[in-house]
Amino acid sequence: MKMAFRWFGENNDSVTLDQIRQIPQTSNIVWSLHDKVAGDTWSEAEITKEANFIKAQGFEIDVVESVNIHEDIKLGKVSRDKYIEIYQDTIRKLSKVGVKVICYNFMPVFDWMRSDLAMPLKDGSTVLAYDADIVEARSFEQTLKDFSDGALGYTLPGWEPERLALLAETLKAYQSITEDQLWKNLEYFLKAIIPVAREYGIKMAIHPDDPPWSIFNLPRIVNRVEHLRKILSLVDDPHNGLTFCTGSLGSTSENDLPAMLTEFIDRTPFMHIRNVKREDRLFYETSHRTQDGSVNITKIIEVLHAHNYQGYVRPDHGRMLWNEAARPGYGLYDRALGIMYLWGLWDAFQQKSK
Ligand code: DNO
Repeated sequence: MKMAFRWFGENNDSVTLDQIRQIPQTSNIVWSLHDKVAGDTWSEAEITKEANFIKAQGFEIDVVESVNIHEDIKLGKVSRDKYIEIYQDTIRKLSKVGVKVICYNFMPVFDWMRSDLAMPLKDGSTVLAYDADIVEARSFEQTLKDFSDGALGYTLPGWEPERLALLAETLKAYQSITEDQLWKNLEYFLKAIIPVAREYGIKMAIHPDDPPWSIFNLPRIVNRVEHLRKILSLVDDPHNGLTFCTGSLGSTSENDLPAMLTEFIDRTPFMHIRNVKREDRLFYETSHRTQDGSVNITKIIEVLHAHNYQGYVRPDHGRMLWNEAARPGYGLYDRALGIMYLWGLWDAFQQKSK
């Protein structure tokens, strides 16, 4: 497994590359051009500048998260072909600097959603949490306000102001989109994108819905074993792959994660690993340790190790510890602890197999 750390760029992250370099055996930075809005062109100069900056600090730049998909593609509008061309062009340009994996999602309107960005745990740390009762009772406006108020001035991935400005219009457009239609639009996108990804040696890795169910009556089609199976068969090619996110998929007890990972491991170039604790209609993010949450992280690493996993792994959201002021979910300390836990498990399985 190749260990990676998500970083939001110079002047856009409380964590520095100098700090990340001191986390044992963390070779890759998961990056993106974070000022880009879905559908924007990524210029060669901008890509090269960011990639070279990260490389010069001693890291590899193999994984980009995310190149976001314009809503017109998800909605199946006539204008989608224009945005698909831009997407193909970005794939080509990213391959030139050596990118190997692109993580993306196909969630309508919203990316991930929580009811609380800083829910206190008994130990005094704070975590991201999702309480279905709160989300269902609260208005959209309040949800958006809470997201921007709680983010300490950082833009949260998937919650960029440009995206939110168009919210009312976008939500209206989705009223006529059924799950079937969304599937057709995903298929259309994959059939146009994957041949280009294959030609340029890039693995596309779709991220599951977070939370793994429909919210605000919007269709969501990437959250159960049968969905993932169907996506991989829509274009049966290793360049059409998954980001296997244990936190997103693990927020429902309906998913058997070790079984799913075993089934899909050959099509999983990228892993997001974190733990969540499920309680009735609530889930909250915990430390990576198996015993602290509802996801058996030990078994996940056991599956990866048994298959001699050569893909990329990043610790996903962490708790906010020791008064750190950082983008919610993306502090230094708990993600660094998470990495050490993941390496600890890996090394133990390695030792056992000798
Ligand atoms: C949340 C992330 C997601 C992810 C996108 C990929 O913190 O896991 O925002 O980056 O869904 O496109």
